[in-house]
Amino acid sequence: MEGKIIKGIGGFYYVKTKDEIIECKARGKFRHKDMKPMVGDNVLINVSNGKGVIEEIFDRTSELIRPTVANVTQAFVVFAIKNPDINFDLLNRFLILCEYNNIKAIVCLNKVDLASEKEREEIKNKINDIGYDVLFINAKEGIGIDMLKERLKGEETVLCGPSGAGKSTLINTLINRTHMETGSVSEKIGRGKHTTRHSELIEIEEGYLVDSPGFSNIDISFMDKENLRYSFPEFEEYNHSCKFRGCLHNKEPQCAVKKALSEGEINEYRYNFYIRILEELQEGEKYKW
Ligand SMILES: Nc1nc2c(ncn2[C@@H]2O[C@H](COP(=O)(O)OP(=O)(O)O)[C@@H](O)[C@H]2O)c(=O)[nH]1
Ligand SMILES: [Mg+2]
Ligand SMILES: [Zn+2]
Repeated sequence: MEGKIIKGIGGFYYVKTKDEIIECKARGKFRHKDMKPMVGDNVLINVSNGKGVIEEIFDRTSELIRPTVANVTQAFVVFAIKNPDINFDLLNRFLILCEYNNIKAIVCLNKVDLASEKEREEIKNKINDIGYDVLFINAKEGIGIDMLKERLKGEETVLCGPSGAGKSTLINTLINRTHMETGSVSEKIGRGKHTTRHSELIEIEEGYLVDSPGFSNIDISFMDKENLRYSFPEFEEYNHSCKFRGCLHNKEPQCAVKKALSEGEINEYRYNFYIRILEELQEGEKYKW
C-alpha cells in the first residue's frame, strides 16, 4: 500500500493511506542505508494485523532540515507589508532559498490593514517585477485566507518568513487553532524545554500544511556558487547561452545574462542582488580553507 508519513513519534511513523492512518515501524534496512524516514515521505508499506512496516521510501523532491520535512512543494513566503517594514534583500534570500530547494514560492504580504492602497500597489509591482505573485492578507482578521486555501490544494506547503511577519497567526487562522506558539501551561511542563518538536503534516483543503513555520534560517552559505544561478528563474533561458561554459555572469565577456540585463530583460536589482550573493559565497569559500 502507498501512503505519506504525516507524523513521527518515538520510532513510529503515522502513514496516511487512501482510507486511513496506519501506525508503522521502519524496516531495519533504512538504518544501514543511512536514510531515515522523514515526515512528508511518500512510502510503500506492508500491513498485517493492523500493524504497518515501511518497506520503501520514494525519491524526495525536496528535503528541508528545519522543519525536518520531505517533499514540500510550495512555500508561503510571509512578510508584513509594514511593522516590521519589508526588508527586500531578506525577501530575495527567502526566494532563492525556495528555488534552491525546488519549492514554489508564493509571496504573502500580511498586515494589509496597516498599508494604504498606494503603498500596496507599489510593493506589489516591485515584487511582480522580479517574477513572483503577491497575495495580500490580513492573518488576524482572516482576510485573503480563502485565496490562500485555494492555493493549498494538492500541495504540501510550508510557511516561512521573518519573525514578526505573522506566520504563527496565519497558521492558526488557516487551521482554526488558537495560540499554538504559546501553548498551554500544562503542555509546557509536560514537554520540557529540550524536547525536540517534530513537525507534523496537517491535512487541509486537499493538501498538506507543515504545522510549524520554519525554514526561517536564511543562512545560504551552504549553496555553492556554481549552482546559485539556477536559483534565479529569470536567468534560466540565458544560463546556457553564454560564451563560456559555467559562466557565472559576473566578469566574463559575452555573457547572455548581462546582455539581457542591458536590454532590460532582467531586473537590475535582481542582477545586483545575484552578484552580491555570489561574492558572499566566494568570500565564504576563502574561510573554508
Ligand atoms: N495589524 C496586524 N497585525 C498582525 C496581523 N497578523 C499578525 N499580526 C500581529 O503581528 C505580530 C506578530 O505575529 P506572529 O504571528 O507572532 O508572527 P511570527 O513571528 O511570524 O510568527 C503579533 O502581534 C500579531 O498579532 C495582521 O494581519 N494585521
Ligand atoms: Mg511565530
Ligand atoms: Zn553569463
